[in-house]
Amino acid sequence: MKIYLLGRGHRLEQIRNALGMSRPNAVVVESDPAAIQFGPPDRELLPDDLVIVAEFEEIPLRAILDNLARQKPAARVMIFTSVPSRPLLKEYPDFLFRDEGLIYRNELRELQRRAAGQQKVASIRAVVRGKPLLTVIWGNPDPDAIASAYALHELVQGDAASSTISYMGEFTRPENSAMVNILKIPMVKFSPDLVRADTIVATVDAQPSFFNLDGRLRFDVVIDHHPLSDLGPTRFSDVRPTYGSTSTIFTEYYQACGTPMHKKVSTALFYGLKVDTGNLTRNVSDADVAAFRYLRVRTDENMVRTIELSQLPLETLDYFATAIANKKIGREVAFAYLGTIANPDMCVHVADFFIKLTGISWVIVACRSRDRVIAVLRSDGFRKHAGHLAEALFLDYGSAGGHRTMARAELELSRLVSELREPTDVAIEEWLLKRLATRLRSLAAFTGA
Ligand SMILES: [Mn+2]
Repeated sequence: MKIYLLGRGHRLEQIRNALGMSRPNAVVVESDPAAIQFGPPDRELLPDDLVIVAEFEEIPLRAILDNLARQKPAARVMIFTSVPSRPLLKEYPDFLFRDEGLIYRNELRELQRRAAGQQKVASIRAVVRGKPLLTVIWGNPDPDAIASAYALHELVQGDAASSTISYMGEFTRPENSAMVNILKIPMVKFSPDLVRADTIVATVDAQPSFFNLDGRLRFDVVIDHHPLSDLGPTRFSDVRPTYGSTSTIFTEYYQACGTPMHKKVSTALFYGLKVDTGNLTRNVSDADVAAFRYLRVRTDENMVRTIELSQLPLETLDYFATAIANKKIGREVAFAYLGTIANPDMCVHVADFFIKLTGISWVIVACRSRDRVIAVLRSDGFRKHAGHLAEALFLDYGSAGGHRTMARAELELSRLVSELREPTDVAIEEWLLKRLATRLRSLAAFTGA
């Protein structure tokens, strides 16, 4: 491949240097570029050659382009110019135009982003300097919140007098517990006595308005990607609703301030970003893609895999056994009632397994848990809407709803009781089958009707 550089001034030399190619392969054309003739024997253009034009005045630029267009070069022609390229694009459709302003703009944007990130990290460090930091995770800790809290914890080492990560809710998913255990992320359950008079309180992946604490906690630092709500008085806040994860914001902080990222931090951030964006298939911005690329090569993939595989508690096997023994399969519909159980999430695991069976396009897995009956619905989504079905069948008895492929209903046993002979598991299962059969006819075979 050979490159010919056409135009005027020192820019041609700069471009040649930027290409990093040897002089015989990147040739600055010294003669008049508006009159230059390409052709054998010594200036023959081959299809993988490149002609680069750098010219910033319209009249000489047009002269060069007309000359090139007449010769119908086999090589690609690229033009760097500040002349507005829109009309030129129409007149010379075979040439590639790059507005020089765009190059500067992208470069400046990147520099500005970096400078802003640097300044933000400096502000966070200034707020926590010499004070104890308490990061509070709202609700049940999820990977993005855990990763972000951990990244903040690491980012202020040496600045904050101490740093504690706490969570309000419970660990409901085994993957999330696995993430904390495998990455050895220090976390404690929130309690009000963790907050002292001089404690700096932070929240990540949430905003003060999410907490229902009657203003008992005053948040100093808020870093989040949910839609912006009233933050109240804070000392530092950074809310970016266009970002797919808070982990992305922390990745940018690390990139900007140059603090080396420990592998456990990048692994946590990578997993947080991955989960929040559904493997970059939901709510993705350019920043998320850039962060993903940055983190991927710094991530311990075996750790991520171990975390991802830790989805099923061992006790699940017993419920799978029950589900397989009690299944009712009517054509494309699979139904299973698991009895009375403490953790209704078991229905989710079984339903997600059953929907994978060939020929099955509807799954309903239900159980009784305390004073409720929980039904988890799955469909293949093809001309089906699990959410609508759940609403139609169960809304009269409690809450119900969901998407095309996934839905859930929580029925209050007290509202069911008048329709049951007695509130036993057998009666509940019968009642569910009858109710489902009104819409999913193939289940009628199991109702005795
Ligand atoms: Mn998030």
